[in-house]
Amino acid sequence: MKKIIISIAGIGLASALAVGGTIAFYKDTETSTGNVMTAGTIDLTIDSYGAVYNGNDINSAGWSLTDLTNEKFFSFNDIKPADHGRRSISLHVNDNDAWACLLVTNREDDENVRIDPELDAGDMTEDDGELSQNIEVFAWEDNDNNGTYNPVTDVALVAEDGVMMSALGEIVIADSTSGSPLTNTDTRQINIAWCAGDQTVDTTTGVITCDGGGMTDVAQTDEFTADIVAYAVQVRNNEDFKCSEVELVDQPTTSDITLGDLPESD
Ligand SMILES: [Ca+2]
Ligand SMILES: [Ca+2]
Ligand SMILES: [Ca+2]
Ligand SMILES: [Ca+2]
Repeated sequence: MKKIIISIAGIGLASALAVGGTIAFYKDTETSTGNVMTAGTIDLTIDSYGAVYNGNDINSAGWSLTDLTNEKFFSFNDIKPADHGRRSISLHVNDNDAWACLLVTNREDDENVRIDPELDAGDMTEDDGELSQNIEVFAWEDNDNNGTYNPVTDVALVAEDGVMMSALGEIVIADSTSGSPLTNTDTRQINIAWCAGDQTVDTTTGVITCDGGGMTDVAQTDEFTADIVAYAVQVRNNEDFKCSEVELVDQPTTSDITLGDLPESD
């Protein structure tokens, strides 16, 4: 009995060796060489093709494509009721799709002095100026790049009935709630119109008018300053981005606003 068992095991081993000795397969290999991951970029640059103040083109108001340093969107030192203006800028982003916002930050409403007309008009706050409460803003994406608001072809970026400068936190150019992402190849033309008083946008014709009657004497001698931050952020893996949720820590590209009536220094 024992001898038979050994014999069967011996046959099994011989069979395995025979198969192993004759095996052959077709084969092929493909090799991916030099694998690299390179960080993409979101590089925002801005140019301005002009500004208008009380209907007149401001000479040398524009600048060519750049990272902002000293370029100002607004800088006026003698604002009076019914003064109005417009700044045209364009945003470019390299080289990934990006959301984009304009964010108003570091705002200061300086009272400077309080003169009689301010007191007579009921200016009760000694330390806080009121100019930003008397400047109304409207912004649109100027798709046809003609510097005017055309309700059919352009896109309003704030409510057509305007926003007071004091309440203007952000202008959404593109985020998950509005607009389409900026791409490497397109340019977003943005116009920002402001008015010292009540600004009206005709929703049919797009004509913007400024009525100084909406501005009161409480704003005399006051000064408003702020930074406008142009903010761009990647779209990929960031599909729910909202401009309203941005917390500015280190500030990207900024531009200053100065609006006011500075006291004479001499
Ligand atoms: Ca004042
Ligand atoms: Ca005040
Ligand atoms: Ca237009
Ligand atoms: Ca005041």
